[in-house]
Amino acid sequence: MARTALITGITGQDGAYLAEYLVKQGYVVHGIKRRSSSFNTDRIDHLYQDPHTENRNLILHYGDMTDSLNLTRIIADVRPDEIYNLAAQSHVKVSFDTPEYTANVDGLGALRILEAVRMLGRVSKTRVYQASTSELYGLVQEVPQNEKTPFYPRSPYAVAKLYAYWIAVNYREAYGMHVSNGILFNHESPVRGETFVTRKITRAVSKIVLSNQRELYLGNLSAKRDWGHAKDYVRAMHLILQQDKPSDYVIATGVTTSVREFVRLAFAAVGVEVSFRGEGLEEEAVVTAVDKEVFCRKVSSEAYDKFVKRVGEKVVGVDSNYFRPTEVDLLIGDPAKSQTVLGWKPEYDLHALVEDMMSGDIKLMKKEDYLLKGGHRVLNYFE
Ligand code: NAP
Ligand code: G4F
Repeated sequence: MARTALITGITGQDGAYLAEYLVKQGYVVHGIKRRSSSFNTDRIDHLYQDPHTENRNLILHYGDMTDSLNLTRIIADVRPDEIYNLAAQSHVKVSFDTPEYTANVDGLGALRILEAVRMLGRVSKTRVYQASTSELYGLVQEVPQNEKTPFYPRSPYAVAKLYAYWIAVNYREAYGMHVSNGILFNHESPVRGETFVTRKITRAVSKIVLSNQRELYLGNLSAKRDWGHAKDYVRAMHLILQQDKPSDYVIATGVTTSVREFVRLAFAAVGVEVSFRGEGLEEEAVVTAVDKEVFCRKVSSEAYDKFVKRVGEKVVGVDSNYFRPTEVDLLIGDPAKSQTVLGWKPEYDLHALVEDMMSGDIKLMKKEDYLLKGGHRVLNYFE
């Protein structure tokens, strides 16, 4: 019998990669998607199967993390072996604008899933993965951060996720449930949400080199993150639920990089050298050189003739609107436990991640350019 997994947040970055991974492993995957006035399934369209197909291995259900009746009914119908609770209002800056909603979805949402499993008598039948986060470390109390590092959340998002983390531990201890927290550090990909900093950068750099945008504005360039690839991180989620005993794991690369350096690497991936000058709100990046061979190979020779005229010009500036009321300055994870116990090792390093994101966005922006010029083809991120 194929194993059955239920993924909340299947339409998000991680949900899409995880669904693809589990389908390949032979699972029947059920996912919860929100009702939306426009299509929100771009990231999983390549896995979609018509409801009339026999023996489907991807089945979607309408639902919402704020609706416990609906969540309970779905779990009762699907009877999953594994639940991956990935759904969340996952944007840290947005959580300062929508703190109550974020607490409801990210904090109470986790409780709704756990309590449904318990009420339905599935404690020994359903394993649960809770999407915990390195944001829990916030104002870091130790460098690098491991499973024993004390938490100090710095945003409504992180505080909501702190509740979710502890309610997962509590259900494990109180009811003997197989519930585990994956404390995942930042992970990115070509399908990362467009307003997270890495994707904002790779999209904008792609548009700038194609001469469809002049400048990119960012917030805190000095913030440092431990960035990995989402493809590697969903493998870890699956491994966590395959362990005999539930536990909590840090998933990270162990390397930290500033936003400023990520900008430099994104331009460098297409042969453009930038250098930063000035400080604070006056800081900016200017183009200092263009490698013709790399640029023509990675972007195009038509684009080169236009872009090369921008040497000496500003391409990145700072806008205080992107600053956060309380910031997380530095995250760097210690993945020793996940490497030893799970045998998990990432395949992508930062350079490979940037390459993957830049080549995805150059391709996409060329298509968007085509759309702007009157094309009407649907964009498929996974192409
Ligand atoms: P994401 O791309 O923002 O995806 C979030 C998913 O949750 C989407 O499918 C979204 O639906 C869904 N969702 C949001 N609110 C919902 C609601 N009220 N009811 C039902 N579904 C809802 O996030 P991600 O990067 O894939 O991250 C997955 C999980 O890991 C999240 O819990 C996040 O907080 C956590 N996490 C992420 C990272 C990271 O670096 N990516 C690191 C640590 C932890 P729509 O598509 O309709 O918006
Ligand atoms: O890309 P970010 O928005 O990600 P953040 O805040 O680290 O949160 C992400 O990772 C967490 C794991 O640690 C997840 F739990 C969470 O769900 C999410 O996926 O910002 C990264 C850094 C921050 O310090 C931010 O201040 O980049 C800085 N930054 C500088 N300029 C910017 C910008 N962030 C955004 N989004 N936009 C900017 O213009």
